[in-house]
This record gives sequence, C-alpha cells and structure tokens, in this order.
Amino acid sequence: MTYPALTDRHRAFFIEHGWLVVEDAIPQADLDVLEAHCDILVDKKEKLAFDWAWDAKEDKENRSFRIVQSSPSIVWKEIAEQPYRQWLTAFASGLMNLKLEFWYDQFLGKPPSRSTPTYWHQDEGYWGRNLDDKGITCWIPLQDVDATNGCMHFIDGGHRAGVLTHRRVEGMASDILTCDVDEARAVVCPIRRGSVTFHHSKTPHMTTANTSNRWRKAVTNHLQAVGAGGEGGHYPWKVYVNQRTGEVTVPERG
Ligand SMILES: O=C(O)CCC(=O)C(=O)O
Repeated sequence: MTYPALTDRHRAFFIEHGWLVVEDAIPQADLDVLEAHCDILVDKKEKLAFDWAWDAKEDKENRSFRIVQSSPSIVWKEIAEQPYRQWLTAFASGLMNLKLEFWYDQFLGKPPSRSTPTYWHQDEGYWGRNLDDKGITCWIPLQDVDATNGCMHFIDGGHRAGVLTHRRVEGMASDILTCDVDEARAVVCPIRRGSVTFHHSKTPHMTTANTSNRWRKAVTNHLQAVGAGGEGGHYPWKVYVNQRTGEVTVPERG
C-alpha cells in the first residue's frame, strides 16, 4: 500500500471547509508499531503523561487520567523517519500551500467509561498569534472512531471566522481550554483505523468522551510554517499547568 497523493479535490475541499478526511491513508502494520509505543505511555502514565482533563477535586498524586496526554516521540527515537511522518508533512504542506515543518506530536488516550470530551477549541487559541494561519494538525486514531468513543467534530468553514474567545474549562486543574461555537455547523467525522483527519489551526474542533469499553487512542501531529517560531503572542486566556510541579504559569501576552 502506498500513501495517498494529494489531489486538487483534497486541496479545494480543505480550503473551503478547513478540515479533511483522508481515508485508508496509513497501513495497519505502521499503526501497529505506533500503537505499541503509545501503549508504553498508557502503562507508565504516572511518569510519562499529564492528565489533560485533570479534575480540580483530585490531588496531583491521585489524578484519574481522564485524558492521558503525552507524546510517542519520548519513547520512540526513530519516529521522525517513519513513512507516515514524511507523508503527512508533505501532504499538509500541499493543503496549506505553505512550506511546513513538523512541530510536535501528542498521544491523547481516553480510557473506557471515565473520560471527558476534548471540548471545542481552536489550536491557535492555545498557540497564540505567532501561528496565525500558519498551522495544521493531522489526527491519527488508533482504532475505529465514532461519536461514542471520541471521533473528531469540526465547525465547517470555521477557519475563516477568526480566533474565538477561549476560557479555561470549569472544574479542571489542567490547562485545557474551550470556546463557544455554532453547533449547527458541526460535522461529525467517524473514521476507520487507517484513515486520518487534517484541520487548519483556526478550525474549531472537539472530540467526544469515550463511552465504549476500550481505550480510545489517537496521535495528533502539529505542523507549522517554516520560520513561524512556535507558540507565542499569546491570547489572554492562555495558561500553562506543569503537572510535575503543579505550577500554573501565565505566559507573556501577544
Ligand atoms: O484527540 C483528541 O481528543 C483531541 C485532539 C485535538 O484536539 C487535536 O488534535 O487538535
């Protein structure tokens, strides 16, 4: 199986809608290797992960890890050379019509029955003004996903309406953010293992809680325009929570 080539139809769809599903993009065997590395993160989550939905009622030592947040890059040195990484970087550059570089990845694992949604947000709401129209995300689920176990939902065309006001999620001790969206424009994207989604850094998106009896595992890959310089120029709602120390930091605003 070869990785899919970018077509004019992909590009036109992405420009209009701000998101795209690419079906059967990544071979199952490549996903098996990626998933095996992610399983280490689940097993050692107390040491290698944060709880992105850390309940403010829980102390640091007893976080229930409703969303395990880590990165396969920390347990897999050769990850940058993997074919899926090369492919998504080239494909995303074509979608954005920008020269993009891989920036960072995250493993986001939702345990069976006790997770939360990843609430509506825009990636630029986290990253700040430095990434103004300069970022894109490729989201890779490691099992079939639908609305019952945490698939992607996008606000169709929402990348053309600027950055919405975000806020911290009530009851969370983590730095997870959310914003209000026009849910009438939401598109639900159930996809099979092997398929992926792309979204523009201004596209509002969310994933539902995992109500199934298996883990929902996903690897999300963030890319930026070469020279964008990473996050910065932050919006007023941005905070960092360091879950090793418990420290909350407010960055310099843009
Ligand atoms: O997997 C998730 O729960 C959310 C992923 C996400 O928000 C992203 O990839 O930007």
